[in-house]
Amino acid sequence: MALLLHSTPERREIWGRVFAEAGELFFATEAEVTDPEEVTHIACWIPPNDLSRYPNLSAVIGVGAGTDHMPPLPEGVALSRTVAPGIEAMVRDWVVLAVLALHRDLPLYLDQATRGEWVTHKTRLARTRRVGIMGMGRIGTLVAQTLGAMDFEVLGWSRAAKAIDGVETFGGDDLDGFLSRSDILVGLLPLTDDTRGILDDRLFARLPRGAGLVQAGRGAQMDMEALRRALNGGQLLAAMLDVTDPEPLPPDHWAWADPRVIVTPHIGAQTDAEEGAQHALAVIRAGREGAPLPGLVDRARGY
Ligand code: NDP
Ligand code: OXD
Repeated sequence: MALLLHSTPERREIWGRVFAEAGELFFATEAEVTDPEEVTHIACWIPPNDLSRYPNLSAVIGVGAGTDHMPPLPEGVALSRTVAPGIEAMVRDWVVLAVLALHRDLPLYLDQATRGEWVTHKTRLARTRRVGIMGMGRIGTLVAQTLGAMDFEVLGWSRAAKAIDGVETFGGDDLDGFLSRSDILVGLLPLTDDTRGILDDRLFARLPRGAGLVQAGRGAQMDMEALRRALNGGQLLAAMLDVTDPEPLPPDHWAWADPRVIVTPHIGAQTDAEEGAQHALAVIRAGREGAPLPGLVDRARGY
């Protein structure tokens, strides 16, 4: 059994050390592989073009949380997405930053600042603001717990409704009930056939008027022109986006220049190399023991 890392040079040293300490065979690049039959695992954002070179490949390990960009894999090859506390904590931090920015009218004050305007607006208590989280998975649940501890009223929507202390949860078929009570909507969904384009005119129209949008899922989940229409019509007041369609967002895109929108370039999380390597080791060990693979992606479901 050996793992081939198909990734950036910065990761190689740390992964090499972690694998050496664990006594597991590791190749830092494809060029280092002399016997392709040894390679049983490949860790990557995008796999090498020719996977048929590795006849004993059992799993591809995506080095991020999302795997929607992965091409189809050969029959019998499992896909694992990286499960790491650092990814979850980083996205939680970004979402809390964004929710607070919208809750405390940061886009408005940043815009006023460009004109040197000292003008105050009414401030609301967190407990009067309802934050609706679309996607109550590993990250959504952590975000919900953190925002709840900060006094926000938290709602969560997922395919199957969940029981989470202090969070009002909704199942897949009650999207409208969830939306109608979300003053700030947070997108934390994986990109699948069901969630592609979900943030559209119809969805924005179901939010309370003057709602805010925080989007950290995937860019292709939102129609950027629908966002513009919702902002221009006053249905949405402001938005903070970490993911956009397209990525990178072109320099002349309207969203960069719109004072109601704050864009960051998909920096919600960057996988810590040590944590990524530890996840890959856990996948290898689980495979060896015949245990369930950590982070196994259900390819039919899409996440
Ligand atoms: P999980 O797989 O743990 O959770 C996904 C959640 O989405 C689950 O609650 C799931 O419902 C729900 N869901 C999926 N499809 C639907 C649907 N059609 N309708 C309703 N709910 C649905 O993922 P994570 O929390 O780890 O990550 C979520 C996403 O965040 C990633 O896939 C990625 O796209 C994005 N991300 C973005 C980052 C960034 O840097 N901006 C960094 C990391 C992740 P159920 O619980 O019922 O299965
Ligand atoms: C992602 C990640 O999935 O960076 O966006 O982990």
